[in-house]
Amino acid sequence: MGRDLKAAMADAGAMARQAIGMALADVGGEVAEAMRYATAGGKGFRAFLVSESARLHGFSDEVAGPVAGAIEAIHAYSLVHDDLPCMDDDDLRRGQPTVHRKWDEATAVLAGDGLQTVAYQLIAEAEDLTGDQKTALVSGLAKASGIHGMVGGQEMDIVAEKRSEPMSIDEITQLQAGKTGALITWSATVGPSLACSDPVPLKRYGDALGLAFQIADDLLDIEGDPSATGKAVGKDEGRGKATFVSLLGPDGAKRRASELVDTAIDALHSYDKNADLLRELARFAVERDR
Ligand code: GRG
Repeated sequence: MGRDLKAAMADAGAMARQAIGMALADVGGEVAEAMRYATAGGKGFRAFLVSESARLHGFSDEVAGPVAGAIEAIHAYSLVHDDLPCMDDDDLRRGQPTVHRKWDEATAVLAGDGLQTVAYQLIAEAEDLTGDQKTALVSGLAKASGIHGMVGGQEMDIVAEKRSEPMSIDEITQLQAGKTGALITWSATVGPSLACSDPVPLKRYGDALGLAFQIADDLLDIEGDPSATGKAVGKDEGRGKATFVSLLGPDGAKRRASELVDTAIDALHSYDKNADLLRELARFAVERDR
């Protein structure tokens, strides 16, 4: 019998938290506490992608654990900083007060900074990775999370909010490919990165999955239930923010998301049944309620 996707995601999330927890084991104080707090309660979507992509290329969770910890640390940092008053100004994340609400802004800035750097520490200190594997992972993760990826996408978002003319669908696709997609694509390509094999199929999968995931996020912002999403909804519309839903309409956005799921699944054609959970993950990305 195949593995249950949600259980596998929860396991990958727990593995990532364990890796982060070990790196923070001897550290006391509020910033470290806030870092642990910020990594709790997520779906483990990116950790699962890392673990599954590694497994498909013959690497066990012994090898993938620190890498899963690294991506969830970067993801948690992005959420902590994104929630700050100078960014999205959110009070609730994963059903709990955001870090700056539970502590204060300075603690949230430092917790995000600490999570970002611990990600690279986890990869650099991983016992089961070779030097070449570490270099490839660190370089790819820095690009995906920095100005060439997530931070660049966030910058485009901020610039777009200040300008008067609405964004085009191409612009929003480019923005989201950076802001949300880059970490997802990096996670999906960890296996080929470790194996030095062709990353193209999983890159195509990750690119389509990332956009589908973001469209689902936009839909949850208008149709989601805050008790399930664990965060405020209706924020995009309230701010007049351009999203896939505002540009395509809810039905158009759902159609686009479904096409992207097909594209993601098609991209896996060279992988056998072993990739079935990745296929299921693509469907989950758009069917989720949180
Ligand atoms: C340096 C201030 C500063 C910012 C860095 C914060 C940032 C750049 C970019 C924002 C990136 C961001 C928050 C993108 C949204 C991605 C997204 C859809 C997150 C939700 O992911 P899920 O649903 O969350 O996987 P869980 O809680 O399940 O882990």
